[in-house]
Formats: sequence, C-alpha cells, structure tokens
Amino acid sequence: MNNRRAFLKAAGLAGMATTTVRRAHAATPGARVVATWDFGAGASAVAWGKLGEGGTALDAVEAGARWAEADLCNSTVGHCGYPDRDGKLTLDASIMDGDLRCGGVGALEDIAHPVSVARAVMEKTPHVLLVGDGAQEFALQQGFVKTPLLTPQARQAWEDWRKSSQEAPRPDRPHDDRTRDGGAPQHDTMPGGPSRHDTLGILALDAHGRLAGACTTSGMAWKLHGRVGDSPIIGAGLYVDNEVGAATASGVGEEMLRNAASFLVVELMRLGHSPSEACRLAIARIVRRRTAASRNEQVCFLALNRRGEVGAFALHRGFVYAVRDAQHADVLQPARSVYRDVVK
Ligand code: SD4
Repeated sequence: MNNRRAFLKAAGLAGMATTTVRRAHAATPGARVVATWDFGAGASAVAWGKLGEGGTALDAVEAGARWAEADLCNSTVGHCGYPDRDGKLTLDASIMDGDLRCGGVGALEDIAHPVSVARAVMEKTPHVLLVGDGAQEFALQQGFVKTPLLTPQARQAWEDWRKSSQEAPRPDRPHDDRTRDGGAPQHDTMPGGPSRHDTLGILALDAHGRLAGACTTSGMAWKLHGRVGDSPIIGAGLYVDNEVGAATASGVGEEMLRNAASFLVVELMRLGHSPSEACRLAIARIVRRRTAASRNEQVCFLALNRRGEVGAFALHRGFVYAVRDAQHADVLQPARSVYRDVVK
C-alpha cells in the first residue's frame, strides 16, 4: 500500500479521499479551502461552511482557525496546547487578506481565540502585531474573556518533561526522534510526523476571487518564555496577495523567520512558478543554506494561487494537507518531501 493510501486508511478516510460532494453549494463555485495537517480537514470543513453561508475568504479562514483553537485533541494549537519551559501556555496567530490587510498576536496568554484577536488587531488598530501583556490587554478591551487554557494533561506533560529532560525547545510534543540504533530521524516520530498535530495554516479562495489566510499555534512545546515563532509574523508563517496567491507554513518557525518563508513562496509564485514548485524551491533553499539543520527539523509549506491551484512541499515525509472545494470533501493529500521521498 502506498504511503498516501496507508495514511488515509489509518485516518479512516480512505473511502472519502475522492468523495464527490454531490450538492455543491451554489454560492461557492471556484472557491477552495486548504489547510495543514489531518486536523486541517475539520478546519477546512468549517471554513467551507462559512463560504457557503456567503462569508468572505477572511471570515472562512477565521472560522476554520477558531475550530482548531477549540479542538481539545490538539496539543499544538490553542486550548490544550503544550506550555513553554515555565509552564505558561502562550499562543501565536495571524490573519491576512489578499489586499495586504493583516494582523497578528504573539505570546498571548489566557485568550481562547488568538486568531480573532489577530483579526481585531487588523481591523481595529493601526498596527499589525501585538504581543504579550499588551496583546492580552487589547483583547480584554475588545471584549475577549480571560480563560485558563492549560489543561491538566498539558500540565502533566510539562511536569514529566521537567523531571526528565533539559532538551532543547521543539515544535511539538516531547519525543525521541532518533531510530533505536541512533540513526537518522524517523519520519513518523519527528516534529511534524503524520501522527503529530502542529500549527494550523489555512488558506481560502472565495467565489469572488478573494484570497485570505490564517495561522494559529501554541508554538514549540518547552520553548523559552517569550519566544515568538513564525505563525504571527506576516511573511514568515503566512502571506497572502490577491495578485498572486497565498502561502502558509508549519514546522520549526525559526527557519521560516530566517527565510521570510511564506513571502518567499508567494514571490516564487509571482515569478511564474506553480504553488507546488514554489514550495519545493523554498524548501530547496533551506536545504542549501541550512543543510545540517534541515536533516533534523521539519519545515512544511502549503500554497494556493489565485486560480485555485494548490501545492505543498516539506523537508521530511509526513506532512499532509486538507483540500475542500465544490467537488471534494475530506481529501487529505500527502506532500512530497526532500528527505525519504525525493532523496531516498
Ligand atoms: C512555531 N511553526 O511556533 C510553529 C510550530 C509548528 O509544526 O508549526 N510546528 O515554530
């Protein structure tokens, strides 16, 4: 069984991989939503519903991201996310539309929907990014409610980590990402492997040809307190331009920050590359400039252009993304990767 079929089967989605949505919504011809990881299927279904109600691409990505932030099965986004070294859960999120309107929040604590605070930053302030206490104060002024978000399970995971480890911050749950014989990282246990849940990046094209995107995460588990990743940084974890297309990222945020990576993917599309080729070229640059790091870190890109074409590429095998449109529901696609795919 090939990897894709195996994955879809494991996820209980094999029969649905090419499901035709017979009652395509009349309000959404030409529209499409894509989102990172297997839980991107849930987020994109919610976003698709929003488009069906007549919502804009911006409304759709916000709704999809909110769904992921509320999902209690996910230890890397919103409520239930794993905390930093000090046991504090700090959230990063951004939102952007194709007219370059954008907003983000970094290191936000105790607010359940950072993506909506990011949208408020975009719509209610002259700024693009608010962080830490200032972001929280702003959220409270806007009517968001302070909510403890660290679950007992996440707290326990942190306690366990503290007892046993001084390991470096990582973009996911603690784990041993080496094979038993100490060899190369195993794709299924390394950050971003198929069994893990990471940042939600969601991109939408609505029936009017407008693009939007959102990105939301609790970031690296056990990160230094105050660390902000790529997800709230416009151009790193997310970039959207109606003239070209949109891109988002998941994986080790420091690599996206170093490379202005989502902006890079969009600019590669501007030069005429397809979304998948743009993602591949951006990954190739990371391999070339950061060869040693690239062997042990996951970086994943997902892109959607203004014609609705979709592409993705990752450093390591295991990245999947969801596609939702008038023809397809619950389609999970595996991205190609440099390690263990293009290069065996
Ligand atoms: C971060 N990019 O904060 C996020 C984490 C992530 O897969 O996407 N993990 O670095």
